[in-house]
Amino acid sequence: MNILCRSLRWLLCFSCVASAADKPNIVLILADDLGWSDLGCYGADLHETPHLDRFASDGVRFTAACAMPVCSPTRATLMTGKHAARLRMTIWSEGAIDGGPKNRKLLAGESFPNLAHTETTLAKHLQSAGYFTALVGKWHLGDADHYPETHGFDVNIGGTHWGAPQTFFWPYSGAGRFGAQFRYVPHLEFGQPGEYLTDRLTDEALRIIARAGEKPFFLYLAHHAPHTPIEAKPDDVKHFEAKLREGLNHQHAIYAAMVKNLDDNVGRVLACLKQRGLDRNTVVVFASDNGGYVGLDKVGDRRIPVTSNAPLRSGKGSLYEGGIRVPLMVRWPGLTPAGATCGEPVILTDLFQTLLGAAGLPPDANATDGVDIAPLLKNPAAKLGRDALFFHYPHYYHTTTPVSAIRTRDWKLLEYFEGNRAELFDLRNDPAEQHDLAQQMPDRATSLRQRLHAWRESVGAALPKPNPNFKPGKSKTQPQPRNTP
Ligand SMILES: [Ca+2]
Repeated sequence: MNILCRSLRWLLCFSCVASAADKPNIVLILADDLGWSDLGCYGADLHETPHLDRFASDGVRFTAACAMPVCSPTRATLMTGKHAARLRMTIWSEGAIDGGPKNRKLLAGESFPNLAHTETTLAKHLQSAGYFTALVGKWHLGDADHYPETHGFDVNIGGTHWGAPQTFFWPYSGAGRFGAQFRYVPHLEFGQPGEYLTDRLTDEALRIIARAGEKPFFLYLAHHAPHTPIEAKPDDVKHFEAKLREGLNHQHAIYAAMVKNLDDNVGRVLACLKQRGLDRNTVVVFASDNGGYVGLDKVGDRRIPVTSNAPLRSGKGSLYEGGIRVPLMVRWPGLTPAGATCGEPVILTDLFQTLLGAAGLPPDANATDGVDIAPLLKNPAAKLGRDALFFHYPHYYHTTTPVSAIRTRDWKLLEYFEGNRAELFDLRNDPAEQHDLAQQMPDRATSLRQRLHAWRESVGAALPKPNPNFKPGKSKTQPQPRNTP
């Protein structure tokens, strides 16, 4: 119904949206591995994010926005409006090539490393509609044959198949962290020692804004921060080391410094838009691609979690809320009220149809896994006609074994493929997912499982398979001890 209404609206309004001059600019800022609790406006304690907090007070802040549990799947859904399971891009690109561990009970479901050219990306739609399109930062949707330039971006600065840089300091290259593999971030060659990646990517983004002329622009600024390696500018680190104390939810001073720097740089983009008088005609979206990374990081002689998603459970990779719930804030001049929050469950897949709508374009009838959330942006108290979101991660990670999940407004069921086991949570009363009700409420659990199975079949989800070489008792090593992208 949503798509039908949009199509009709578009047809009726074709003459008024056909002019490029009427189209707003679109700035999509995506953080990497930023957790739901990592920003001040989402309850962070150690972290300081005044620019993003102010941004939230200018628009709509979503409290139940979800993403896929790891990098590439969310990025693929953003670009296509299709679920990662439908695309069969359920794990990060390098992981799809690797295929996952061979010593666990299950072999991972099939996943593709490249975003197929049969998909029409958000950038391609906008480019065809007259937008100048630029990706600055992380791409992570395939090899060089599938880089942003092949998917509708006029400009690509930094986008490769890699999910993380070797280092956040210029020249952003080297080998070691990823074994013998030499990594680099292209197009950032002329820097200087001490230059920091998030600053530099923002410099490049500001140049994109400055060179935008008659055409409206779509800037996809996909920061690597605060993904590992956890590295920050020394002065920022000192500030948070001095602020650390027992009892804070967040305890990693370097990570806090990365988040502060990210916030500073979002502030620079917003200030640039304002200085150029573009803020009145630019839709700005800020989000993260998955939940915060809760693996351990070596700091001095200690090993501490990179972040905490509390009060949510677990983190990146997991289908508990800490793995999939993310910050999402939108400022859309003329549409979003200031300082509003929206508790309706949404998923970043929705941004595809939403941003097509922002550009005055008709919905893409092939992208059926997301909906236009403009009604929520206009009225954050509204409800969508959708009653469930689905997740599928048929892979291992240090936070999970292969799993699918269904989330309704108040209920969530996770189905683990190992042991064919389900867990049921009452999200309204138990947002931390501490009380599994599957045994107490078998009818509800069965009903949700049936819906989950029907959905998996409808999208052609790849399922994990029994591992014929599995040897019980010899496969206890947890895979992915460090943060793979
Ligand atoms: Ca990520």
